[in-house]
Amino acid sequence: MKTSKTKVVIVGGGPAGLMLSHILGRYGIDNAVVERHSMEHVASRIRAGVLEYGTAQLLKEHGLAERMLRDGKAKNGALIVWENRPDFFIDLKKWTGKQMWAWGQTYIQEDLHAALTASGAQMIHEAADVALHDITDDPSVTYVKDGVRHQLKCDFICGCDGFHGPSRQAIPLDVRREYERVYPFAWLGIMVERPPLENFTYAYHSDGMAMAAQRNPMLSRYYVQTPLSDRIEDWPDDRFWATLLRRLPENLASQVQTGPSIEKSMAPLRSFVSEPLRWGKLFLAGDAGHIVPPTGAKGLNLAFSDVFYLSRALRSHYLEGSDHYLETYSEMALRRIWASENISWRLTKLLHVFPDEVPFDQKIRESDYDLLLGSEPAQQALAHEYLGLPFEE
Ligand code: FAS
Ligand code: PHB
Repeated sequence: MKTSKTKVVIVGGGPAGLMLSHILGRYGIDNAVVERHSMEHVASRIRAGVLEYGTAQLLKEHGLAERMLRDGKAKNGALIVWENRPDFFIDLKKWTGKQMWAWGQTYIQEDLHAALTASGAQMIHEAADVALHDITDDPSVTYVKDGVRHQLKCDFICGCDGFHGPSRQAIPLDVRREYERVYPFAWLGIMVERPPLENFTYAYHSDGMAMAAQRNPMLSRYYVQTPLSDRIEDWPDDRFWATLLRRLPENLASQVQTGPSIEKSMAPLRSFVSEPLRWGKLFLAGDAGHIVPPTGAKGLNLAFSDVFYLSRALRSHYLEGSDHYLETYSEMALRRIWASENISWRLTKLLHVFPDEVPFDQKIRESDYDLLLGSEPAQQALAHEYLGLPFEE
């Protein structure tokens, strides 16, 4: 076995892992990313499209915003439309003075990979049999690459390996507290090379939720709520478009430019949090520690939120000799995680038809929407939550 040493081993080369590596590298903190797939495979995954203000600021601060500022779009908010009721605009600009950004996770992944390649960062792709060892004392990560077994000894391991990775599992079951809600429906998403609607739009309809998103002036993303039992094969393009147009109000449906899908994927919805996010020398960040339903556009943004806190903690340890932020990482990150879980759950309840609900539930849903339509304090609160709460000092 080939043994080497670095300060921080990052398991997982998605947005959380690469962003953490990029920030640590900028501060001269040696690290290595161990990713099981190829970079092409990771970059090919169609995921998020909305960046909170804080995420966009983090990209700007770390030299990763050039393409976003050139090709992305700053947005003043997002639209909610409702069957037979007035529209509601989540007006971020009015209530927070800030904007969110329409910029795809794929583009961020590409820019991160380019920046890390240019800086000579240690990224090990197509690493097999990745395993974490001795995480409470003398941590190391082993993996197999091109048939050769390697051991990376380190001071800390950052588990950025998503919901199905090994890092969370490395925390003993009697230490972990897991909180979960699995939803009785999924989102079917398509990508189409057509101009998008002006706004990110969430549509409530008694037939099911629909959503309009965007990636660039000639690339749109749309979603419809589907039963959990459905498969992609049950949804040819014609059925998708007919369902989407039925669930949108006429004034918007008439603006949708349909066309052949160039990507189609189905994602079941889940809310999940695993506490604590630290165990010994292991720290979890991103989907490794939590999952949100895409309704609140929080998944990618929470990954960057964790990376903000964890990179600050590691910088403070190595550059200032202080462990305050390492000691408080889990509780501090979890406060923002639970706030995002909260708004994602509330928007999911507001906008989706639940198969097992009773008429009382629908009346409460309509009352929740009426409150948004009529109450400025409610509008202001939602704007602050959707924009993303500020990072704690
Ligand atoms: P990721 O899952 O992105 O990355 C984890 C990495 O770890 C992967 O590259 C994986 O290959 C690697 N890994 C796993 N096991 C490993 C092992 N054993 N060894 C080494 N590496 C390993 N969020 C939004 O905000 N908006 C959206 O619209 C949205 N849509 C989504 C649609 C889908 C289908 C999915 C699955 C998620 C979506 N998300 C969305 C959430 C998504 O963007 C995540 O929050 C984001 O990718 C989290 O980034 P990471 O924490 O880096 O995890
Ligand atoms: C997307 O751009 O794909 C997107 C945006 C907002 C959401 C979910 C998905 O809430």
